[in-house]
Amino acid sequence: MDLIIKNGTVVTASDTFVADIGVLNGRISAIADAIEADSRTKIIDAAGRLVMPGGVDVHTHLDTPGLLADTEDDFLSGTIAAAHGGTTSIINFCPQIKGSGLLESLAEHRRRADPKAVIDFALHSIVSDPSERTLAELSSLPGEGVTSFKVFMAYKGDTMVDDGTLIRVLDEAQANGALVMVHAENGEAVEFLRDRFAGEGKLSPRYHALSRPPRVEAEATARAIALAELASASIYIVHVSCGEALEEVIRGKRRGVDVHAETCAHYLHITDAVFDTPGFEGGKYVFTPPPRGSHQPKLIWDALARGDLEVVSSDHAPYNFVGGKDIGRDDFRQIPNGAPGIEERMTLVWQGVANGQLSPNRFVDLVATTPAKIFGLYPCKGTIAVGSDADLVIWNPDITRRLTRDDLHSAVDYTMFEGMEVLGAPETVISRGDVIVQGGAFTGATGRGRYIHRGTVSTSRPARQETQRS
Ligand code: DUC
Ligand code: ZN
Ligand code: ZN
Repeated sequence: MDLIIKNGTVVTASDTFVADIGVLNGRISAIADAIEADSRTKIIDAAGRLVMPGGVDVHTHLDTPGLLADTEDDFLSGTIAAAHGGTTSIINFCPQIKGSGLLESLAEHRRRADPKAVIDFALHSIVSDPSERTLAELSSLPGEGVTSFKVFMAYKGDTMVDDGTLIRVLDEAQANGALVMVHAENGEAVEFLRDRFAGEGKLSPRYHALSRPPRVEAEATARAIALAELASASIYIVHVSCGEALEEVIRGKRRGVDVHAETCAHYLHITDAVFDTPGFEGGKYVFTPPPRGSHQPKLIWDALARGDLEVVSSDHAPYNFVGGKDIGRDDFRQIPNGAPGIEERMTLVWQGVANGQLSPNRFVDLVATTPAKIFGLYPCKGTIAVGSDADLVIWNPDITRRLTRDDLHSAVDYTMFEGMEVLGAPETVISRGDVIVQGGAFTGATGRGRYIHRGTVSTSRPARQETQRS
């Protein structure tokens, strides 16, 4: 045995029990009451701690060039930050480089990621130039281990696709065992509202939120789910932020559409009250969909507890405040859309356990097990079982601390949660049997993370129907 984690309380998505975990060659090789060590075995005593699967964050934007700015973290700083937060696998979005194909864009993204990542990573492809050539390439992506594609229903004139493209991508994905991830906002309506506010001289960050109200998200969510239904395809709605969109997800599930939906940790804690702060502080919170009204976080927490929302991701899209966000100081349309959160994610969701809204098992399910299952990483990742990768987080549930940017590890210059008091913290993080974080220090090696070649996704896809019922 290379490593034994002794006396911890093991928490999986389904069970809680005290046991030792033995690790050999990077994998879990035994789970038992008491495992014998030999002379070369490293021992970690986890008495009084929870031992959980390392987090799986399926929505990150490391090393991503943007229209207005580039994201601040590369695969080194971004994955180190993830590891400090308890996350041991990510799926990053590979943008389609303008004028390039999807496969070429993937190869370029791998060139950037492979030498730097410190935890294991997989990739989704963003389809932003839906030419015939691009659509023809979709069937080759699963062969590269990329079994999910993201399309945008917003950002008119940039990455937005029309309904005809969306249904074709859904159909192609369905035929190839892949999953379509949709950014659901009605891009035409957003454009109309942005122009109207700008015409009235309303250009502060608050108007970012007011030009993307809940109905904009709900309408597109309903439309995307209807198109998936018509194509007999599975669909994954990213970053659900409000009760209105959630209602459409629930409606789709009820009529049998294979719809999956995530929220992001910031929707659990941040509301549109952030736009009441003086000056340009609100610029830090320009993410999409935007911060919602004060009644919304409870709706999202309840949906996580019930199971209508299945995953909490970070949507880590870090833009510096100084020299990034503040480009839009005088015009919200110039503020890069996105915010950091890769390190904070698990702690933010844990607050639901701390205040009784979620069980520890449900926490594990939301931040590790179900994301791994949906995206073809399970059971290598996302659980504690003999044969699974030894990706583990040893969690101290009793510690209280204040989040502050100076203690975090992203290269970005702020956290949205500055000063927030939180309960619980990851203490030791293990990736394929290597201790990569201990006592607040990173102990891994640059580039040790491996690319995960994903299998086809595990969804309950309905059989394609010749005719739809009328
Ligand atoms: N959508 C995302 O998923 N991330 C950043 C910005 C956006 O619009
Ligand atoms: Zn999006
Ligand atoms: Zn995103």
